[in-house]
Amino acid sequence: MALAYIGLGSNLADPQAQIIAALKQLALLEHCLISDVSSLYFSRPMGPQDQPDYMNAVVAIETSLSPIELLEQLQSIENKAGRIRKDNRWGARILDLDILLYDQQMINTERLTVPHYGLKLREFVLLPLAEIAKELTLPDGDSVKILAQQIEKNGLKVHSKLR
Ligand code: A4P
Ligand code: MG
Repeated sequence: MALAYIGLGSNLADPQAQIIAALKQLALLEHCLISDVSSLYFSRPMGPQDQPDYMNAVVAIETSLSPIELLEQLQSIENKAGRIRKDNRWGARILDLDILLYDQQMINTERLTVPHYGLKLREFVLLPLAEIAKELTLPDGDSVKILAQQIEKNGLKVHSKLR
């Protein structure tokens, strides 16, 4: 079994409900077991500012799926949520599920970059991740806790508990 961390984000069509629905879908995935769930966080949009605020969370999943199989399952959940892929980088979306980490693996293929390229730069990823994985170090040796302490919070706040 591998331990993977998944970032969830939404800023359209009732983001809180989208995140809760996505958690239910993740819980139904075969060969996957949710082992931890962060709080739900309210965050200001990174990227274009003419889009709604976001809700973000991070979950830990124990899985026997390979990284690509996991990505395919996540994309199928995004599609079922009605996500339409547009060419607008960092634009609004119903649901975004990103693989943040997969054990200590470093993956750089056309379809997959793990650790996720935005992990260290995004307060809405680092703080929920640090909430459920205080002692975690990244493959490059950086401590998640220290990165989370150092990053600009940009109005990020806990909105509610998810469990
Ligand atoms: N891909 C490569 N690596 C990964 C990975 N680790 N996890 C590939 C998931 N997918 C990965 O994904 C495009 C392709 O990336 C996939 O086909 C997969 O093969 P996508 O989900 O269609 O694209 P995206 O997530 O929309 O990419 P984009 O536009 O770069 O968005 P980001 O970087 O995810 O940012 N502000 C706040 N506050 N909170 C947010 O959650 N999110 C975004 C989106 C912008 N601003 C935000 C938030
Ligand atoms: Mg994505």
